[in-house]
Amino acid sequence: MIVDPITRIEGHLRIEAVIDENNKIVDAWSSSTMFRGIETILKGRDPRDCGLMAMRICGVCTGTHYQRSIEAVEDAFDITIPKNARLVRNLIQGALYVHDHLVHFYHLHALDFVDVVSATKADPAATAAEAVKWAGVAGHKPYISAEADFKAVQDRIVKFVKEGRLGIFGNGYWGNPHYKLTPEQNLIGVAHYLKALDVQREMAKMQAIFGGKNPHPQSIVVGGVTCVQDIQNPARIALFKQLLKESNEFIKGAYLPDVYMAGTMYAEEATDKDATLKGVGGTGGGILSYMSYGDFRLDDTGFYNSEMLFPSGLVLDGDISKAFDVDPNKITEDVTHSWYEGTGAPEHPYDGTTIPKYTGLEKKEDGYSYLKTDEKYSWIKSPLYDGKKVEVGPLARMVVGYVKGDKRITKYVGNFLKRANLPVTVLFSTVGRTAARAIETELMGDIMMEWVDELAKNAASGDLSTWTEFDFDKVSVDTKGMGLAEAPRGALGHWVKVKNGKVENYQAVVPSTWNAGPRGPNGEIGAYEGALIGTKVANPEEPLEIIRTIHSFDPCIACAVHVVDTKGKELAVYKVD
Ligand code: NFE
Ligand code: MG
Repeated sequence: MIVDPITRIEGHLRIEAVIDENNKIVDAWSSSTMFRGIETILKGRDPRDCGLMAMRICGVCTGTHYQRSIEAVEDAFDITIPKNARLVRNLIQGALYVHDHLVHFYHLHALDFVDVVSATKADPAATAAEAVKWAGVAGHKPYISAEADFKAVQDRIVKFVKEGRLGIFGNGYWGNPHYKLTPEQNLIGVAHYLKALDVQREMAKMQAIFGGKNPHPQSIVVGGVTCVQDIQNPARIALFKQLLKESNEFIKGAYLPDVYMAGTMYAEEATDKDATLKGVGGTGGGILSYMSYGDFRLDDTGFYNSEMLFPSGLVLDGDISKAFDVDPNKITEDVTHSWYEGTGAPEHPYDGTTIPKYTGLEKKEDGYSYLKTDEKYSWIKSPLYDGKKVEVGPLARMVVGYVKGDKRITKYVGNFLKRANLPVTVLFSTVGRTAARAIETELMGDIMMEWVDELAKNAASGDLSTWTEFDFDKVSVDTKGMGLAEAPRGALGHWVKVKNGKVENYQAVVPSTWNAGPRGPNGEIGAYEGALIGTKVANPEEPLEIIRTIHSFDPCIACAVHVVDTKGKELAVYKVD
């Protein structure tokens, strides 16, 4: 089966899967067919300008590349930012997390679980009762609970269906047997999907309060932040808190209940022991090795010394009895299966190269298999940790935090599993990946309320410092630095080498590169690829299960591929059958 392009994602992704006579996926290839680039144009620039350009790698995880780039330069210059700057950056990033995760769940992923057409058959009164039930499981009040509200949504859908104008809902695999929600549950999903369109707009405003705008905030500079006016303006702080309060009402009253509902209805998949490579977890579990660089500094002892909201660490091969420390020297990128020239061995990002060498995707003689594992088949490089493929993202953050015994994460994850009455292994699945993102969203919404109060209190106490002064001529002679932290989709690193005040080399290794990357040099399977293997497809004409599992990673291919070669413009021309 070839799914090209996978839609409801950012960028262009092609998945090729081989299914056996029982409709089970036995092999898979993840291939990015798009290229674009930033890293090369940063060479020779003033390192203080990198953030504004690096940010254009993506407008979805908006501001993340900006911040990571600036942190890499701060690491190179040995600068520690003031407390206000740390808190403002946490709030800008935190606002991004809740916004990005909500949009992902409803607008990019929910329709893999929710059958829109089935919602036309729901009984609105029973739907209201069902909404109360799942909100109760989550321990909250339902966001929408009136029968009339559900009826109004249903009337709209019925009208669309009758007129054959499904619009945004036009291209689903409605009626596929692997849709498992009841008509009432589907109606809840559709009602929340529509409401989430409004809610996400308000969430985006939070980021703009301290970031100046959204997407692409611009109040962060090397040494701190520029929004000194906003941190001492009670109206701005109050507006942020009001928007956050409203966001949290939706997260707790709709998003979480919907994830409990989907998790319960799809629990069978999540615990299918046949489904993964190593027999742990369920459908979509995949390579079962997880990495987090950690993020959201909780004190002011310095970027790589501070305690973090999400701890850094590695959990390998499904063994949740121990976590390992991340050693940045062990991170490399390999191009054996990517359309780049390499030096032979995988390269460390400080010395990484980005030289395109497109060899195309060719149709093979057998007529269906376009890809062979010994060939180049993607614009995405293959990042490795100590020679291993790892998964990154909310699931990795929750698993690493849980295994390390982080108090806050253990509480949120434990609470979720207890309320859902599910074992921890349920997390190692497509549904688990989606649940981990929701757990993280709740945690983030709660802690941001503490951070904004901390910021207001600090400013009120008279500390208005937002920037650490430095002597550029002295610190930028011959140095290098890295910004290793997290983006909504997972571990994100920017590496910069500086010589005589200019960027000598620049590399970014982004979350979707880790997850969507092709095989490693010795055939090590990628996270998307591994997650597909073992998955059962109900109807080979409809790749519902493939897109469901791939969507659970929240792919962003714009982030993952970035090449610029001003001399090689013809490389933009590619052909896919
Ligand atoms: Ni384009 Fe990004 C995030 C980063 S993705 S969205 O989150 O960094 O791989
Ligand atoms: Mg890169």
